[in-house]
Amino acid sequence: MELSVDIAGVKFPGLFMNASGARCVTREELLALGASRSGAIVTKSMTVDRREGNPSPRYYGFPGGSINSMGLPNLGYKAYADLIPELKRFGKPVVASVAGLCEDDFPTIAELINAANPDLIEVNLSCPNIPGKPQIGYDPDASERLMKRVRKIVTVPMGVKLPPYFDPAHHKIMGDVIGRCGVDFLNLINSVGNGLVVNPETETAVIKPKGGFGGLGGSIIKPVALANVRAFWRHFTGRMPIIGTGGVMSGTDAFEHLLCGASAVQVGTALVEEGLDVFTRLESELAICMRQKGYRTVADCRGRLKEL
Ligand code: RRO
Repeated sequence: MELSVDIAGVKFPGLFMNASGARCVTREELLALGASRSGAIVTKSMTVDRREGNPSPRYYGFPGGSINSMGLPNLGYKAYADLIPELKRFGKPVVASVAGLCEDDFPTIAELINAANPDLIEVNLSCPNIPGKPQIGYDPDASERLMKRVRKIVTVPMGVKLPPYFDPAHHKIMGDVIGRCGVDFLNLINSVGNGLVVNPETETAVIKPKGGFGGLGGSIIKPVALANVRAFWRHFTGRMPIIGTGGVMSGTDAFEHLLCGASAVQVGTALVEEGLDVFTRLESELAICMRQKGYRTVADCRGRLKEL
């Protein structure tokens, strides 16, 4: 089955790709993504300076999902700018994820990264794990300022990675903000921030940073991810390309994201837990699921969630 998709005018050979953060920090990991069936190479969110990140243990997988407080470990934006030409040789889109520790970092990073000419730039407004730094995406004014500043610099398609919202009023406020900022695509959602997983045996949290608080991923967040994909799909009446992220462990999970309005999906927890072979499994599971239901293309099911 043909599983290539188009997002903001860029062709992806497959609709499954890594979520930023999952196996994409080092050159070796990025090259391995290039050689894999991932439909794109998404970089770890980058900051101005190289970072080791938070103390370990900082990731924990459990049957229903995962919790992480990585704290933005990355090579620093100059290293990723240098790597982009090499990554582009794999013949699939390179998505550069741009973060920052303060507002001024974003335009600094965007300028050099844009000059390296990735296929798309994803602006991360939703890292939940930097002690003392709230998620920008929960501040509509700061989000608007930042998106407008970065938009002036970036010439490739620019998307934003948002945190989950839990109320239609917040979908509306952020949808209106995004509509004013020249955003080309959305990535929904980042991890569900500041959960706490407790081990009753040890009577401790399962990760060390921030007293055990961290971003939740995997199956447990799928309904939240689907709700956000659906809410923004409706806000933009199907005219804003959406990458669905959150709880994609099977082909059927991806199918649900497509029904809600996603054009492609990213894989975080399942990629960390299972490794690069996850992409082959997901592709064959989605093909079986779509064929069983009589869908021939991704476009045929995108956004087609039926009313009860
Ligand atoms: O590095 C992290 O702790 C991290 C980031 Br930047 C993010 O955007 N989402 C996440 O779950 N972890």
